[in-house]
Amino acid sequence: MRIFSGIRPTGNIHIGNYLGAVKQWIELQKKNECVFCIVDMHAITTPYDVKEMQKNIIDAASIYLAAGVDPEKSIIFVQSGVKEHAELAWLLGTITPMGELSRMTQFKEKSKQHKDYINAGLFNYPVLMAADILLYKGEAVPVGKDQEQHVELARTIAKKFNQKFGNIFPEPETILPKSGAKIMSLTDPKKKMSKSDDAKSYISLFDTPEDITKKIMAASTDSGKDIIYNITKKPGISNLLMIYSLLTDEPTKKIEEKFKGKGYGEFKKSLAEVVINYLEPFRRKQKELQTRDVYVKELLNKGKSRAETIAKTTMQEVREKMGLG
Ligand code: AQP
Repeated sequence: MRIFSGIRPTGNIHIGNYLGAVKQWIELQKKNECVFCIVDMHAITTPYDVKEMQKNIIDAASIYLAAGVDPEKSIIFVQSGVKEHAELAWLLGTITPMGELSRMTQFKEKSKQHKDYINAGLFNYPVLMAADILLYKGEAVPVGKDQEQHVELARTIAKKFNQKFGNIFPEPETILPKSGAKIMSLTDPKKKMSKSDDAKSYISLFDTPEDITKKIMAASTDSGKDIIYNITKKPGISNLLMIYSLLTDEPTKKIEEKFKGKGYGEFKKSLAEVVINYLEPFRRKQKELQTRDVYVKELLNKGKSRAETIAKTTMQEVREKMGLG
């Protein structure tokens, strides 16, 4: 299968991004042809700092590598380097119903979050995402729960294109992780963990052990002191239990038993240790890659050439089918 996925270089990539998306990539690349993009053109649809963008792109590439993406096998590249993404997005925009775009939850949420920055790019985000996937004829898209609706729209767009102009696109499927598809904020467990929220609400993959401990010890918990997995009654502790379980591969039931009769403090201390140990290789790899900027850039350039070869072939077909050029 051809797999496509990406991350917005909008800041500190957190354990939600990792557990929801990146962790799946590593398994998938063993048996599939994978294209992993750093989607900078999506990143500019919400407020951003131009000076930080290049650093964020390199950080995202470092995360991909630290997590185990193999750049020899999988294609890693930066979206804006391959112009065909913008071209295909424009063409697909002409067959995407406005009504469908208006229903998108992410557009509604981000518009509320950034009231002074509601732009047409944000509205058209799902069309660009459909172009990202279809340009590579992606058949499956590993993402977290929040992006499921966008992949469904990409399916609808692919179907419409095929019916109207001739069958060239597969209808991409969403691949959600079995658990961890939605990791919640540490400060408000009713909201999803997000890079653009306060730093106390997420654990970045590059956080120092001191920061990890502070954030987990301060994480919002619920009334009562039992460590029980119950999303409705105990959203805070359930979120922490889920993180514990995903990082240790222990079922939540087993973790509940381990901490039976013990308080939140003891559980949080243990979770902090688990997270610190799990993320240690990420910090190490980032430090190493910080001194190998040239290597990372070369690797992204190679990825760009490989991506371009596929993208150009698809665009040739699309233009022919649509009677353009
Ligand atoms: N909390 C989450 N739990 C599980 N998966 C998540 N993802 C995001 N948040 C969670 C998944 O991570 C991948 C990359 O996301 P993105 O950077 O493209 O944008 P996003 O979904 O908007 O993520 P953020 O962290 O909330 O970023 P900002 O604050 O910039 O908007 C996707 O597969 C996503 O599903």
